Amino acid sequence: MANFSRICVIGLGYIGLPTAVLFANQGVEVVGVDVNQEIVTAVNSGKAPNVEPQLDILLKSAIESKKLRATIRPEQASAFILAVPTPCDEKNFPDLTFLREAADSIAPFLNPSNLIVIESTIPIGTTEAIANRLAITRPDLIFPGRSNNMAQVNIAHSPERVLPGKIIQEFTSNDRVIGGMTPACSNLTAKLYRLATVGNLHQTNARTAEMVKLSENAYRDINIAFANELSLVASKLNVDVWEVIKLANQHPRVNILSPGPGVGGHCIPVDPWFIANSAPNETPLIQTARNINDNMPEKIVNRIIDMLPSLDSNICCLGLTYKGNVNDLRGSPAVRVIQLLINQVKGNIYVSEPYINTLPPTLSNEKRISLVNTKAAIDHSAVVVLLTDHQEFIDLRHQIPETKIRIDTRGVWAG
Ligand code: SAJ
Repeated sequence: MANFSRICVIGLGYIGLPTAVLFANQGVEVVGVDVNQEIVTAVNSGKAPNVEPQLDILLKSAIESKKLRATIRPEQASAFILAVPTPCDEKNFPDLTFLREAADSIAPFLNPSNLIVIESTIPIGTTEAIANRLAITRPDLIFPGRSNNMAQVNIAHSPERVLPGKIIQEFTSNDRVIGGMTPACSNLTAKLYRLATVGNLHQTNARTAEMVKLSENAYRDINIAFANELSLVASKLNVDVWEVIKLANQHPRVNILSPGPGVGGHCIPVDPWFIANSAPNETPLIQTARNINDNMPEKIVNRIIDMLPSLDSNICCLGLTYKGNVNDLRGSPAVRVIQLLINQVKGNIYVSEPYINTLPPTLSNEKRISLVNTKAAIDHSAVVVLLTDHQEFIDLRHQIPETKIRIDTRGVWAG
């Protein structure tokens, strides 16, 4: 078993922090690096910036055992895991600035026999591009891609696959794909992850691993788009889409996902573009799915307007985060619905969101939108719109007064 005396995890966000914490709890010395001093301070004091089951308690134990410490600069280590965001720009092209900066930041600390693993989701060919970049910065070291047999530094892509809300459980038990630039890189990466996961470790090359990850998220996006399209058809034809899906899913080979107000988060709305824009003429399905899901907030707003007693009616919106039981507002369709809605109605919008203390800047400038508790939001409104499927809101199913018009965009009050 290779000896990883110290691991340096670059990026302490949704993926990097749990990764650092889980390795530290296996007894490995971990240095967590983030450019944001507030995150570094929070982590060192044992406080996780994100809501994630079990993360707080595991972080505390990693800090108390001194196996994990956070800092703003990388240090020498035997393995470096890069877990920084890889967003899209406004034209839906990948913005790899953070990844390049992360690679540049570790370059001075690299030594022969080091391992670098990119966990961030990346366009096909990026692992090779990062290896080339490092080879230019560190001409004294031999990187894979140029002379594979002689390579001194090992580089692999091993994409994270964990579901926010279940990150700890999925990190430790999901299968992983490991795409090394050489078989030796894959072997070393497998040895690293074996320390913290019991899932199967499937070895392949870097380009394949890159495409596997993108395919997974594009697959989910396309399937959600199909469910959303069905919901639009059903509402035009006065059919209950939830009943249609429930019954269709009785078929042994059918498993339709759930329609909703759109697709949010930082992965599924972004990653399909990494495939689509690498071959625009070959990807009409992926692009159409993206557009269907992106247009859902507008369709939901039209549905709400149609059901309002009057444009002066007050509206209660339940939920702001991009999905249930998380505190993440990134790309949230609920936020988009409220943004579009306020421009079309004359009444107030009362928002209830148990995971957030203040409205995001995109909503806070509008005086007619306020963040209140659930009871007040419902009491002040004629219409109650469920936008995010938090458990607290699902439990309200039988508690909304009959006098209120309900609009359940997630199908959790059905039946
Ligand atoms: N959604 C629906 N209907 C559904 C399922 C989801 O409208 O039937 C919406 C959600 O409300 C949310 C969005 O889609 O707005 C995405 O939520 P999600 O739970 O499908 O996915 P994420 O973004 O939280 O996590 C995904 C996961 N990918 C897959 O399931 C293929 C996760 O495993 C990845 O690790 C993660 O992206 C990532 O980081 O790439």
